[in-house]
Amino acid sequence: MTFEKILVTGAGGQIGSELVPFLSDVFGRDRVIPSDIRSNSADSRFLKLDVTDRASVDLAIDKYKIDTIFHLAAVLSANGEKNPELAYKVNISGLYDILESSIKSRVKLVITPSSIGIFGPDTPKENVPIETIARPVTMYGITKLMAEHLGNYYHARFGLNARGLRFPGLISYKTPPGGGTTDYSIEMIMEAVKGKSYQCFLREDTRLPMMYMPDALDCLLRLAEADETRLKHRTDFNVSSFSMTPKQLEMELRNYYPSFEVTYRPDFRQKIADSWPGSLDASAAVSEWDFHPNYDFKATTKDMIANLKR
Ligand code: AKB
Repeated sequence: MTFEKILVTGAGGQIGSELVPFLSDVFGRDRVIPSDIRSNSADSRFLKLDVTDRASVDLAIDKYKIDTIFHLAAVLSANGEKNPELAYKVNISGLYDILESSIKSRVKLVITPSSIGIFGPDTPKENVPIETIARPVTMYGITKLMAEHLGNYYHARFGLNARGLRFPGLISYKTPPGGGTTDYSIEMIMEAVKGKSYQCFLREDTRLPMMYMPDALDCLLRLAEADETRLKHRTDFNVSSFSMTPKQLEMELRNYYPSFEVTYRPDFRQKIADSWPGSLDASAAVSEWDFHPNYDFKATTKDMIANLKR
């Protein structure tokens, strides 16, 4: 049976730091083993684990009798362009270790988030389907596309229940994201709440798909629990709750903070954002595992502000 012991890699990151308490609430605290390359002394369960060290991954999976893995350890798009070698090592070698150890130790389920980063400049811009032209131009995108293929390969070849979904930009307030291109959204809301102005690193009309963290957590759980017989896809579900531009976010924030000001000075991240689509077709996630986002653009902004003010 799955979900007896759940390993979360990258547990200290933007998603992991919220997924761990979420899964602990659903399945029980002692069923969840959070792990990260940096230790966390505030959580006694926390395991210091470098996913690129296969022996340590093998040991952790065996020792804790892991049957389910949420493999979140990854280097994001902007950081990946600063250090492509690290992105390759963590996102590919790390995943390879997780998949190999999973086969060896008969892990039942491995969930690995993919990203809109797998798309590229040749991909159509709006309502992009799952199967489309995917020629990413970042190391992050290349590694995430390979991760989707590896998951499918391990399923077809070894019967591993590998699943994944393409996250859009994730908006959250608990843990800052680590070097993504969509991070402007979080930074802008945070500066507005602090009563400061913000200098945005993307052009004001850069439209990207987005999602609020509670919906992202719900997606991960729904995908993990999805009935196998309903799945026509495995590792590459498109998901997105809404699309927005930096200018739309600025205008929405001005409803709360009328004197809030944003200047736009695009940097190297603009090229990354320009290679990604503006909206996704998430219908497969709806029909195969009942994807149902609760937060639209306005509800996300409102809830972010309320929580940041606290
Ligand atoms: C990033 O900007 O790199 C991530 C992503 C869209 O995968 N947030």
